[in-house]
Amino acid sequence: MSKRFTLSGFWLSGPTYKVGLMLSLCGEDFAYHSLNLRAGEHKSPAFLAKNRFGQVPALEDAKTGLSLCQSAAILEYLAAEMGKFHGDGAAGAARAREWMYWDFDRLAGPIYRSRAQRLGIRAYNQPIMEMYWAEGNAALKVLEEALGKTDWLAGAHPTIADIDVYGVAAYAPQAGFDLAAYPAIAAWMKRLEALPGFIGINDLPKATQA
Ligand SMILES: N[C@@H](CCC(=O)N[C@@H](CS)C(=O)NCC(=O)O)C(=O)O
Repeated sequence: MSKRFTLSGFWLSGPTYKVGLMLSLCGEDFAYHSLNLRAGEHKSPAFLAKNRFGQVPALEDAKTGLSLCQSAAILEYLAAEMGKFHGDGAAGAARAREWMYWDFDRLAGPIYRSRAQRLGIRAYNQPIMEMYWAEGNAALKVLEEALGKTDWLAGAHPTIADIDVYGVAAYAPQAGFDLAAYPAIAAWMKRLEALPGFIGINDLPKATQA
């Protein structure tokens, strides 16, 4: 049977993982199309028609005919469409959005880029790496303080804020950040990992499945 959603992405991509995690936590079986970024498949006219920014992920929804990009926007769309993880009312949705904007402003850059350096995908110089180290730890400290007060980031239940931020924090060890120094973050990650449908950062297929 054909599936409603097709996720196009890359197995090492955190933003791709966030969308796969959201679909899986929503109990939605989805088709997966893996792109070869080294071969530039994300800059092909066919892919640019799905994501005008030439980045992964892209999500196609066969029901609405929409093709969407930007992982946080996709999470918001899925929350609305599936009626899950949206937070309570306008206030809950706004709180969730605050965390998602903060994520890409403060947390994702230093963690994803430090990881890219360690994986040999990028070659930043020492001062840049030290800056990412300081910025990453400053952001993790903010997250640690928040999660010391509440189980979930935007209300009493898990929301797209948790899924979005988890999709960065889960890469912190690969990026060289020691989460043992952040016990509230570690406990929150375990809570999220216990949700039905959870998939880990290595669970997206490396090859095309769609
Ligand atoms: N803000 C975007 C970031 C997407 C992004 O940075 N994707 C990377 C892979 S992780 C990519 O496609 N890089 C290739 C490029 O920018 O040309 C999102 O959350 O979807």
